[in-house]
Amino acid sequence: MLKKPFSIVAVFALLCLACLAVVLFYNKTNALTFFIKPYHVANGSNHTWLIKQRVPWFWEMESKVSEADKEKIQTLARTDKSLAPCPETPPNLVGPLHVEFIDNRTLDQVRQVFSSSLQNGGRYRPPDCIAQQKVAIIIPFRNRHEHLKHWVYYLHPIFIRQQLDYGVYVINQDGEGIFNRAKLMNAGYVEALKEYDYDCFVFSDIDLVPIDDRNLYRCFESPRHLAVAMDKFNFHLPYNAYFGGVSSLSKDQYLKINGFPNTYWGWGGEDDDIYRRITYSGMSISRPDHVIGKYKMIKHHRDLHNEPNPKNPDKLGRTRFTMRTDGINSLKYKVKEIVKDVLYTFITVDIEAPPS
Ligand code: BGN
Repeated sequence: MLKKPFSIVAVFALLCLACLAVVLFYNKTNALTFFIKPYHVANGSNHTWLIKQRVPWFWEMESKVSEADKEKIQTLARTDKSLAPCPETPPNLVGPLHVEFIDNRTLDQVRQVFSSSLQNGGRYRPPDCIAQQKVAIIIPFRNRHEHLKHWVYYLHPIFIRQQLDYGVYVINQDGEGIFNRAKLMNAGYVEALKEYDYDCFVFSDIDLVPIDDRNLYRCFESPRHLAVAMDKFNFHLPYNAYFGGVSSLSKDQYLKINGFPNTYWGWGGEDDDIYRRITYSGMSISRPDHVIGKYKMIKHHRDLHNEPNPKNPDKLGRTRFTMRTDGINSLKYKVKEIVKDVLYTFITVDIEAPPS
């Protein structure tokens, strides 16, 4: 009479044992990890390691990873591979380049060329080594889309060959007020740092394309002037203290000079002010030689609302004093819009420009 209930209990017990065996097998390394989700820990350096723990299938179903998280995890996994640092001299440089600003190039064509190599926002880092520096490329901008397409077409492949961990930031001055190149560069510095821990900043005019990829877009012991031999100046420096066109400063160097002046409205003088800030702060500048430092300038008419400002030359005499109060510590602007293109991050800023 007791036989039937006994066999039911026995079958139930066997089933329980089978379930336990399955659970233990599934979780064979450590029974506790069964309840632990993946988490990230800092390893004491700049990298964050992803510790991946086993999670049960029903948990995985519940916590389906979002696209954004997937991207983060992939990025972390890449850091995880403990790659070697990239070599001091990038191995794939080709030297002199043929550069031609052909009319029928379009931005869409350029997007197609680079869409598989770049991350959104004009970001890239070498897949097989840890870049020497994290470089933000800052371009002051207004109404120069014609130039932008040539610039991205030539510069992205150079940066990739130079094995930079970089992002391109086009800082677009909103409105029709007087242009201010240096203030836009200050805004670019701040905006780039909001996105990534850059340690080097290259400031470039939109119309300047290097014609030798050995001219490294990175930072050096001293602030660097890169555009030393432009075609418009017959491949010579216009004067010895010239610091215009393209330059690079590490974060420390930039902060040491209180960033750039915000008060040079219109054309001329802001680059001379930056040069003076550097020398008054006890630094000198470094440069590539005249062969490597060659540039081609995209021809254009003078911009509207960027006339030479007669007040600017006088200001230069006071840089030693004004640099303490006019700079990154007094910068005011508003971000109007941020657009992520595959080729660059386009940031429109209101820099409180006086009317032209
Ligand atoms: C200089 C400009 C620079 C400009 C170079 C090259 C001034 C300040 C008054 C002396 N300096 O004359 O800003 O980059 O020419 O074009 O205007």
